[in-house]
Amino acid sequence: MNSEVLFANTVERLQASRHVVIFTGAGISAESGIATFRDHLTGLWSRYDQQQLATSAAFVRDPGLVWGWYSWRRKLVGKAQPNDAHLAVVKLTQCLPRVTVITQNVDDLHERAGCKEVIHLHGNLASARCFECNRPYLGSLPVSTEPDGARQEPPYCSHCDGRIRPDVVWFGETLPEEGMMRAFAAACDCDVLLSIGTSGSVYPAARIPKLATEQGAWAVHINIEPTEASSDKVLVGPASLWLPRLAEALV
Ligand code: BV8
Ligand code: ZN
Repeated sequence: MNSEVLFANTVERLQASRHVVIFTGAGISAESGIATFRDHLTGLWSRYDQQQLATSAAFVRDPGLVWGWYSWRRKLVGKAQPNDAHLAVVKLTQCLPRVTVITQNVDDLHERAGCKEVIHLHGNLASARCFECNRPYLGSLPVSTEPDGARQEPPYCSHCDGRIRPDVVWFGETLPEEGMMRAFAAACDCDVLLSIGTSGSVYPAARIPKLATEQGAWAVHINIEPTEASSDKVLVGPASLWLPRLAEALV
């Protein structure tokens, strides 16, 4: 189906929708200048694959390297602004009867764009907790002052003296139960799902568009690359092009 026909059909489905799921990945923040997971790392971490750094084993092995990477990413997020795609998501939540926003991202750009409720399947950079006792860390989170972040010793827990870790879900760790339940329930209930800027490579989150398709929802990917699965409906192009067009078509 060519993009313009797919676009027109998707507008009709959204106009008739009862419950829409908007499922986002790193690609929606790419145009805010935040590297995706497919981008290669620079600076000190250029020797690592992000999936190697985003693990508890990496943190145990070298807490200063991992904490420094997250402090650097927190600084980038703090400097970034929500882009037109994030703003269009907010418009969609305002003009449709029911929208569930689910993100794999650990940035807060959906919230800063104005989204009232976002399910963060993989946690978020803005908070931290103790690696040992899991108590939330209430101190202020340092952003790195070094150019590429470099190593930075994490703070220690005031309760058990354990190291403080980012409040994100690392590879090999389970997702927050409540968020996952709500996300999966929304995927099973929705009649339209927009999957935006995700390679669909990380599970169990990547199951969400599949669950929606399996129960008969109209599931459309928005991505700068066509996905391998030819059966998928893909609006090829940047999220900041397609999402504002969808939002404009609904008002
Ligand atoms: C789990 C937080 C149960 C951290 C992230 C072996 C051992 C252990 C586990 C596994 C294993 N094999 C498989 C697994 C499961 C594993 C997994 O799926 N691995 C993959 C790599 C095969 N999953 C897990 O470990 C999960 N937990 O399964 O627990 C368990 C427990 C123990 C043992 C077994 C099972 C936890 C996964 C969560 C990991 N944490 N993030 C952090 O951010 O640092 S995931 C991280 O990567 C991101 O959050 C994101 O979700 C993911 C990358 O995905 P995308 O968002 O899609 O980003 P990506 O860069 O890949 O793609 C961007 C896309 O955007 C591209 O398609 C690009 O074309 C597009 N794009 C770019 N620009 C634009 C655009 N599109 C539109 N517009 C643009 N402008
Ligand atoms: Zn502790």
